[in-house]
Amino acid sequence: MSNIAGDTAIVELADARLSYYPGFLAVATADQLQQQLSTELNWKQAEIRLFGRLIREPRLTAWHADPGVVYSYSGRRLTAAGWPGSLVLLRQQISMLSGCEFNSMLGNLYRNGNDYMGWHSDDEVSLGSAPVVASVSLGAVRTFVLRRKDNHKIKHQIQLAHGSLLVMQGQTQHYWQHALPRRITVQQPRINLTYRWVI
Ligand SMILES: O=C(O)CCC(=O)C(=O)O
Repeated sequence: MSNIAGDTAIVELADARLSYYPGFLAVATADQLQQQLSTELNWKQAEIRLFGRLIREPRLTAWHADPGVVYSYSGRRLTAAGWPGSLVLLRQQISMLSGCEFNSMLGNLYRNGNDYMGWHSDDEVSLGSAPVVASVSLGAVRTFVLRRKDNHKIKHQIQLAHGSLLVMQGQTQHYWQHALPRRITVQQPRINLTYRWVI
């Protein structure tokens, strides 16, 4: 299903636009960034509202954005919190590669394979009609799964490598959901940085 061109894999899924760059960051850079961001970002286990109930998210999150940018999902309202230098540099590199601009970054810290992300689409109105989500992975390799909204049996999976970048754009969020399932055999942490443009 995937067409590898150089170190870019264009993931060919109907009604989606996905590009995967397994070697986006050199291993030494990714190692250093993971270590730095583990302590530098203000990771918190937040509460979200799901089916009317307040539950603790099964991972830690951190939010950084340009002044005035507010992002809301699952009853959470995130307000701007400045940018550490390392995240600004990464934003520039991702923008050069993808040709897209980003004004915010929602980070996820999965402490081990017990932490996960459930099925969802990044389709909040504030992300516009064709959201671009650029997602950098640092640490443990985890399986990223996609399924069609109109037929959950149609699925695709990608092993997100340490130092990789996955860019989702076009109508991906409109037609597909994604998730990062629990993997109890995974002992090591993983950081995921999702750059977005919030209107
Ligand atoms: O950790 C990942 O790769 C998935 C993150 C994700 O789905 C999200 O932030 O919307």
